[in-house]
Amino acid sequence: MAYRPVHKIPSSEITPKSVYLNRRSLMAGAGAAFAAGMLPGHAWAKLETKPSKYGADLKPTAEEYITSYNNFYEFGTGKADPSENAGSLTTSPWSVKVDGLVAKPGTLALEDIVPKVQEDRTYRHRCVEAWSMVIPWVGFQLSDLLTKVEPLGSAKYVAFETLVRPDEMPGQKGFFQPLDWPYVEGLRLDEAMHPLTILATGLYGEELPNQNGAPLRLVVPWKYGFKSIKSIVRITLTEKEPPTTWNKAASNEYGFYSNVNPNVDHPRWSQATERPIGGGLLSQRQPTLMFNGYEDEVASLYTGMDLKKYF
Ligand SMILES: Nc1nc2c(c(=O)[nH]1)N[C@H]1C(S)=C(S)[C@@H](COP(=O)(O)O)O[C@H]1N2
Ligand SMILES: [Mo]
Repeated sequence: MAYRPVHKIPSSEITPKSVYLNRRSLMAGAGAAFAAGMLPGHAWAKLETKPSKYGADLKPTAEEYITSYNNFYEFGTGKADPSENAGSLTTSPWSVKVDGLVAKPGTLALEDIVPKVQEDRTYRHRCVEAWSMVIPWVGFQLSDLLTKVEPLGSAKYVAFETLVRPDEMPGQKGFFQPLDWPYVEGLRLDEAMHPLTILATGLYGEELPNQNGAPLRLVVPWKYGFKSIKSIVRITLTEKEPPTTWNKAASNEYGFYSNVNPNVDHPRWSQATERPIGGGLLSQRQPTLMFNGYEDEVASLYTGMDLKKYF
């Protein structure tokens, strides 16, 4: 096993699983989450899953890193802020408004969106900041939901919005705001319908910790992590390319496509290599893969496109 500093050994490895789960639940919300966990279908319930043909060969990053080194600016801009501040976010009940160019718009309860049996999908996760992890998501294809609401022929893009809730999201409070809220993201419709694109509700077989985007977040494994928008409350089918948060913040640094590409550098740093998180102090940077290793599956979406222009 790779070297890790002793204090960073995940508690799941040194504590019996049942004790670990209870302790984690208690930490998550002063006992509230643990109580909710006793109700069917609520926080910390084990999820029913089936294996997937995608990503089965990857070795996941330890859970402790996945749940404590996060980007979720609604809870603060530091990597530890989300795990420290997101515990009390109300994630149940939850609904998602689906509107725009669809035959069946409406506000759907989470229970009506999430299939009873989901898939285990272990994917590479590459942040534009040049660090990476391997995350064993639990989720289902976004195409399942989109098919249900019946996109109209005029729909060309899918826009997503995160919750705005300053009373529970301390990063949205105060005079100085690092980003415009709500956090918004978007995909071309064919990217959204691709079988690799999922809505995740869990990781490591259990419901998503709030810091990872509970109760429902997008995962687009061949794109930089900021495309994978968290805690989604609205999905809108549009004819025009929708605005996206990081593009609005710095359009010369973050494009709409944001496909992982070792040959197109960020203006301020190289994207040729990345730093795997959780590999220990001695771990080496590793080469970044074209489309984050999903080239065979997704390259055909971009045939004939200049990926330097459409970065
Ligand atoms: N709403 C929202 N979604 C977000 C972010 C955010 O700040 N707010 N950060 C993004 C970035 S930059 C990354 S790398 C991933 C991080 O996901 P993780 O914390 O589960 O690893 O979430 C993305 N989704
Ligand atoms: Mo990121």
